[in-house]
Amino acid sequence: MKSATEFAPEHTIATVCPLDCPDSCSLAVTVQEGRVTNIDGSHANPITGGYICAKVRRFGERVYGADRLLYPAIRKGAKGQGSFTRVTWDHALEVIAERMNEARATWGGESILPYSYGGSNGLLTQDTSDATLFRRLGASRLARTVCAAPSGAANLGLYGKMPSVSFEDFPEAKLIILWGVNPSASGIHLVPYVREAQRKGARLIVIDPRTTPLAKHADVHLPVRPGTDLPVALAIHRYLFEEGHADTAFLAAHARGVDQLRERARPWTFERAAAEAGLDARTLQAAAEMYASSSPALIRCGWGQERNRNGGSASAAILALPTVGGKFGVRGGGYMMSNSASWGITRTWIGSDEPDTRIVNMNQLGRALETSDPPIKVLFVYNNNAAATSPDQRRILRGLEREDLFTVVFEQVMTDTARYADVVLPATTFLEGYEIARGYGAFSLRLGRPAIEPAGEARSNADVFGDLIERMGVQREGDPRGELEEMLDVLNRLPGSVGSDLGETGAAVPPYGGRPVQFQDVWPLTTDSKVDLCPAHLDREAPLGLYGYQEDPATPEFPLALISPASERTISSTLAELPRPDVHLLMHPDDAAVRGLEEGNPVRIFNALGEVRCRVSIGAWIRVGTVSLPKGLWRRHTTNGYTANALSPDTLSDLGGGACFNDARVQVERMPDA
Ligand SMILES: Nc1nc2c(c(=O)[nH]1)N[C@H]1C(S)=C(S)[C@@H](COP(=O)(O)OP(=O)(O)OC[C@H]3O[C@@H](n4cnc5c(=O)[nH]c(N)nc54)[C@H](O)[C@@H]3O)O[C@H]1N2
Ligand SMILES: Nc1nc2c(c(=O)[nH]1)N[C@H]1C(S)=C(S)[C@@H](COP(=O)(O)OP(=O)(O)OC[C@H]3O[C@@H](n4cnc5c(=O)[nH]c(N)nc54)[C@H](O)[C@@H]3O)O[C@H]1N2
Ligand code: SF4
Ligand SMILES: [Mo]
Repeated sequence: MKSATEFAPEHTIATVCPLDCPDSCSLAVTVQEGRVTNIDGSHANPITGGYICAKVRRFGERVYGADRLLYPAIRKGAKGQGSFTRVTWDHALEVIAERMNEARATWGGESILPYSYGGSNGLLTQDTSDATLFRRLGASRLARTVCAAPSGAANLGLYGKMPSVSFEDFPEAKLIILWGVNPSASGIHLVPYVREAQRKGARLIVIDPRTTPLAKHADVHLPVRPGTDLPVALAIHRYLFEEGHADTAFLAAHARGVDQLRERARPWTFERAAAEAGLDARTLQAAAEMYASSSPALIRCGWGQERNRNGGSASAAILALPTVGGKFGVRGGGYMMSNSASWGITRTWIGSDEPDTRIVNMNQLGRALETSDPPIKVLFVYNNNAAATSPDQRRILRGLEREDLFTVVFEQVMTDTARYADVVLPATTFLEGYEIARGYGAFSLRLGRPAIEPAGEARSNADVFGDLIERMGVQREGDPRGELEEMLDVLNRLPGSVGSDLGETGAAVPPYGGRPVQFQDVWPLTTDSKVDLCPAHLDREAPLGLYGYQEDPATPEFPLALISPASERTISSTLAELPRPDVHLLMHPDDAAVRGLEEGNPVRIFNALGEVRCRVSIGAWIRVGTVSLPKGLWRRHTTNGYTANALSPDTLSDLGGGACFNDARVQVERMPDA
């Protein structure tokens, strides 16, 4: 039977984009005869301002595209080949339940590994019935570290993840530092606020190995060598402390660990830091002087600085700057980092009565599939495309090829990972279900609603994990059943009036309002409300102690740093199924010249882990010694079926067990023309 919406004339549904993006846009989705005909921004979230990115405007092409998964299916060819036979939901879920029971009986619950991350960044599709199921089965637990783990550890340790500056307050700043962040691709709604601040006279510093669009408009651009932000930030601290620019009154009243930071910064003169980071020492000094002398001064810290061996300490040193420089307490001053913790939402109820099981770091999936004891026998992937997005791609693919591994992939489209599944399950998109979407840049928490019926037989995470809870016989009295009950359950558990506001108006505002001034409206969420500039647990965790610098891993054989930043084409690897122009490796003209490379030449990029083949594009907007491939590629985008992650080591960052994508060191050489 068709639902009412399918027969309704053209109408517009107000909903929200839950993708892994800081902006959390409010959307107006036009539907005609049950089909999405247009997706655009609305004004419900003022930051959205009626426009959205080009990616999500094309989301309809995912919903109705050739790669969309419409039915459950079981593998018929070899693993990775991507050929499947359609089955019923009942059959697919019975097979899965049987294989999970078998694995538990023979190898114990820990032989099951649930694997998920950013797919649907909302509160409903992750850490709800999925977590309940796997915790009750005694499955291995996943450390969700592929992103924001190092910067999250730093922000938590120093400030207890205090809410940070809002987009709207950027124009109040007199100096903005964009540090390891490229909003022109990764969160476009910040850009007009930065430009407005500049129009009002603010100066702009950009710290990035690439001349990003905003770096072109910056007063100072520091094109750091990847992984060297720590010395750069410590040199600024040294200057603040030693040249009388540290706010001693503020430090005495509001900070701990001051002496440790000062000591650890001491060796980092501008000259030494600049040499390590490949910068001009005078330009670095000019940036430090600008920071010391400006107020309000605002640092927008991104994630580019965290994806390497020093990522945690680097993020901590950057976030410590406003404390040492005394930049808090004024509108437009302080820092902006992830605001995802700013609603006080925790999921402490999930699995709280289950015994703890082993934790597998998601950045070492290939390793885990090869060497775990007990072995991983069932891998259940959802909200994630590990075969494209996790480090050491070749090792992951070898793991996924294991004949004794049973892999379930619950997906919207036939991703690189889904091709390796034994059973694929079709998932709804955010246009086909409910969601509670939380911005991690914008202070936005909104209810998403379905605009259309699910395509084919696609089902929501809540439905499918709820069904599996029953089939596995681990259901309990009071468990929510299905998507709507799940949503009500989450709403009921949200702190304060957040849940009831969402239920009544579709949106919520944090208790301190949407434009908090740090150290005026919001304070560090540490035990004593002070900043801890050198938290003991972080100091123990980092291999060389907090703020200890680990050298560049380059070798004469593999001298180039490979980074793989966000592109405007995809969100991580989501939407990579849509047609795109050929993928190129970006390289500086000097690096190209010594290798005899010209624009468009076919190249191989290689190191001890793997090789990627594509064409080269030559441009001075990347620093010498660094090359770049886009983040989020699928295997089909390169000539040999590997992406940047075939070259990324599965080593971990100093804090938080984070991914070291940008510690890939490579060589590049010309290939014969095809
Ligand atoms: N269009 C689009 N938007 C996205 C995403 C996407 O894939 N596409 N991804 C989303 C997700 S999951 C996230 S986490 C955010 C990430 O948001 P961002 O942090 O803005 O994105 P990144 O591309 O990771 O890195 C930002 C910049 O860091 C630079 N960089 C690389 N290494 C270093 C370094 O060592 N030091 C410094 N200072 N800079 C460095 C890169 O050149 C890049 O310009 O964006 C989100 N938004
Ligand atoms: N080389 C390199 N690799 C990187 C990065 C980098 O900078 N460089 N950045 C990393 C970062 S920042 C991140 S966050 C990770 C992200 O890596 P992933 O977590 O793999 O994110 P996506 O590639 O977006 O894949 C998410 C998948 O979830 C699916 N999905 C969406 N909604 C739902 C749902 O409701 N139910 C189900 N079952 N599935 C759903 C989507 O279709 C999509 O295929 O990638 C990391 N990978
Ligand atoms: S991906 Fe980001 S910019 Fe694009 S619609 Fe979603 S929230 Fe807005
Ligand atoms: Mo991310």
